[in-house]
Amino acid sequence: MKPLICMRSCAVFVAGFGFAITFAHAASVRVHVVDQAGAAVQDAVVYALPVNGKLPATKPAGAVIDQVKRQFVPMVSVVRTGAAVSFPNKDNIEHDVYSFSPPKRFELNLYHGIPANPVVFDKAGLVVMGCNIHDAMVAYLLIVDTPWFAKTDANGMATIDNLPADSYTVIAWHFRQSDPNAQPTRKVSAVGGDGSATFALKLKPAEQDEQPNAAP
Ligand SMILES: [Cu+2]
Repeated sequence: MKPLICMRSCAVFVAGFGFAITFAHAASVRVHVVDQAGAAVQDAVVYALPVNGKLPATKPAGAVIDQVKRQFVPMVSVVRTGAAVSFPNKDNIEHDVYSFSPPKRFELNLYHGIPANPVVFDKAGLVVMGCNIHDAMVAYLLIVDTPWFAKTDANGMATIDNLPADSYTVIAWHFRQSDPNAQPTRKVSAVGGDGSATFALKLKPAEQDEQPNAAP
């Protein structure tokens, strides 16, 4: 029994130590995104690039984009370059997911359930996905060269957490921008406390087929 007890104690000690280090040095950046009329913008992607270019060599976190009631859920996702994304089909009909976007051209031929292999997105940029059967289905995946990103909530707010204290270029993107490739930036210091940034994006009006659970 003794070795077991020792192993558990060591694990608790290491976990506690790791938390203390993270807590002492981590900062966050609070981002507010509005449109040209000052209204809160939901589902904007915001991400932070360190000015010194130093990025952690950690493995990119994976992501899941479901298909539910003939919609991609979520419609907007963000991952770090190199991330593996799985596309489970939770409907009782087949979907055929594809993209022609330059960072990743791919097709998952007609399928039910979970495809055997996730799709790896190894280049930064915007990938727009659709379904070859259901034209109303659309999803946006922004691939960014940083692990520090977030999406705005219904109040247009997002928090980028666990940043080392440093200076950052914070960047915002939204799929309804008049210029879909626009990525305005703000310089933010997260040295000696948390930082904040506000973006006012010029957006096109929402289309009807962007409403959740729209009729197919
Ligand atoms: Cu489909």
